[in-house]
Amino acid sequence: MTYLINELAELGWTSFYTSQMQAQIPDGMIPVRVMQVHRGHLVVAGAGREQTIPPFHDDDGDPAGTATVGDWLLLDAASGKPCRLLARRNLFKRRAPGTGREIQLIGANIDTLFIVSSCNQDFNPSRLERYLALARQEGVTPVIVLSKADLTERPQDFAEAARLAPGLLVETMDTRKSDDVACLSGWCGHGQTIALVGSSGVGKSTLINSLIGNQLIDTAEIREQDGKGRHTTTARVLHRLPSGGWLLDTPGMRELQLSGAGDGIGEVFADLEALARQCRFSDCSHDSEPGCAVRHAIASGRIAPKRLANWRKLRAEDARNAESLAERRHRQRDFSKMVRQSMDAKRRSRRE
Ligand SMILES: Nc1nc2c(ncn2[C@@H]2O[C@H](COP(=O)(O)OP(=O)(O)OP(=O)(O)O)[C@@H](O)[C@H]2O)c(=O)[nH]1
Ligand SMILES: [Mg+2]
Ligand SMILES: [Zn+2]
Repeated sequence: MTYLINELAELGWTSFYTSQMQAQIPDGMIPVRVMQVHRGHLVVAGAGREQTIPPFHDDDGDPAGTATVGDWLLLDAASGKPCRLLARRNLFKRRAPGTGREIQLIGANIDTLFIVSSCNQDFNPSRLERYLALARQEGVTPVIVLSKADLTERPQDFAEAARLAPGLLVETMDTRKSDDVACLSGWCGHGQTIALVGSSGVGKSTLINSLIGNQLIDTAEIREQDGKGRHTTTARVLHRLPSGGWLLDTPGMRELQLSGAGDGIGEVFADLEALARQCRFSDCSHDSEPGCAVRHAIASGRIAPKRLANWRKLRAEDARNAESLAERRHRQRDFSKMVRQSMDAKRRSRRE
């Protein structure tokens, strides 16, 4: 077994999940966490248990109801079949690239997001801003990891450009070196779940290997001409660290479409949102209206025009993609009902 553990807490189980069951796991049900997602199956682990199950959907038609890596499921002890997807602390998802509007789930129940970008052609502050908005939206601590610092004379310039918000943590490193990656171990403690995101070839798998202290995962050279990766990692897998944390390796993604991240965008662009509140018109579009504080700040050089453009682009994209929150709430209400009914049934049977 890859994931032999005794206590659910080692896998990241907290009272957040127990409280969904009125502080008690219903009889005959076993909580397990989804540790791996492959094309045709999932690998789940629980206390003293590990097994392979087919893909699981809890809610017909709702793509967010599909079990993804990091999710907690309740298995029926008798049949070993999953019967319920527990409510998530957070969910990372994106619109699939291309013209289709299909939702892709990246991972659930994450504590920290390592946003990996390398000190070369891949480096792109607008892409970092997207990931930051996503992290803020989902209530996850973001850490910017700048890999391939050994390939540039001036890694500090990249670090400077990546400091996109006050207090944002930025670390530069050669991810192949365990001494370099050690600065990240503070986030990798007992039961912590860390997701790594970033383009293909930036060194996500290399970073995990260095933190594990072993070359367990496949990595591959990138094409030198354009610096692009070849999608070496194809499954979503939680890797166990010696420090007790869980690192989620995901396939690289170049395009990330935001959806339902309005508050996160607001935090990343707090300076612009504050200025916009000072515009003469509350619905100012910051184009040609008189008394526009945003345009005034741009004219005086305090705000870069590119930043206004990025803010607008992300807000428009987010509004387009916003999923109905009402649908998700509906699903959670149904679950509470099911738990209440099963508890009532148990109480009745005790009394009889
Ligand atoms: N010089 C240098 N090379 C690095 C560094 N980090 C990763 N590499 C190399 O970059 C290549 C790609 O690394 P991977 O770890 O496979 O990249 P990935 O992000 O997992 O890529 P996907 O799985 O395709 O998403 C490998 O050849 C690594 O050895 C670094 O900090 N410096
Ligand atoms: Mg990889
Ligand atoms: Zn304005």
